[in-house]
Amino acid sequence: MSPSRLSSLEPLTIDHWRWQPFLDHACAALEPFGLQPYPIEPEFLLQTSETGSKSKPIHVTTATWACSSRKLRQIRAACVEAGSAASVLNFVVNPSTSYDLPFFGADLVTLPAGHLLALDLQPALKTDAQHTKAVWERLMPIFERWQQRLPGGGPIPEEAQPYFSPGFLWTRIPLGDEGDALIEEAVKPAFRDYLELYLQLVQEAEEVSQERSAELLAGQKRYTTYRAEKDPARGMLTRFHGSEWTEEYIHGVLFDLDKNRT
Ligand code: DBV
Repeated sequence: MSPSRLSSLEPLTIDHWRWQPFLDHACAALEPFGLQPYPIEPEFLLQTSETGSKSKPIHVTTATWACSSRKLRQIRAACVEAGSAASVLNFVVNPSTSYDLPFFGADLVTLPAGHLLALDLQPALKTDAQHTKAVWERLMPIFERWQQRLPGGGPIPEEAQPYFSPGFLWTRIPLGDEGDALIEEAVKPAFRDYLELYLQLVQEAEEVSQERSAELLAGQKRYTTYRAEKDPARGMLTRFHGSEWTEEYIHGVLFDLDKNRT
């Protein structure tokens, strides 16, 4: 890890971080899209702290890789490496509201109790067929292929229903060699397939009318507000970096639509 990060688009490498190959793959896949750095305050580009006990401290690194492109308003990876306490890659692509595109979302989380893995192309307007039909038709075969290989993740909150697609891939996997093999043989190719489909949709997307863009913006705001309010990482990030830093990170960086596009 370099001692500081100067730009959000600078390659991000975190020592011993389980999800590094996933981020590397995503960065390489996005490269042809003409990426610009996305403005992020230095304290959110890279933050470190200590957790665990006084006698057995665990070093924590939280870092952000981010950029934008013509069709994608914000692409950002929230990366947490905290040894045995946690290892996380939360990766979200927020499309420009000038294109009828879903969000790309990946939540790859390793905690002492096991891995918690979520992948989806999430709708801004779930009940609008114009927004969802073509995406879901292409997503479902990919979902089915990988879902068969993975254990179910269990129930998710009812209130989250409007924000994920029928292709929401959601699994819990135990720690250890078998879990590692499953991540390598199913989660990694699923991540690649979901991202590849997403980037095809981005390539094909054409500009929409201003009226349509306003509808998409309203849908994106509902989604973003929900994600910020219910962020399951709030507790962990607060333990690691304090409440003030965490709230500013969640509202000002991770789910910043309200702040930047009012
Ligand atoms: N999740 C985030 C961000 C994270 C992050 C920005 C920076 O949105 C990590 C990090 N997710 C994270 C952590 C946990 C989860 C859990 C640390 C574990 C929390 C804990 O157990 O302490 C998918 N992620 C989860 C859960 C779900 C998701 C369903 C379990 C929540 C729970 O059990 O309470 N991601 C979540 C979700 C959507 C998504 C619901 C779609 C709407 O994209």
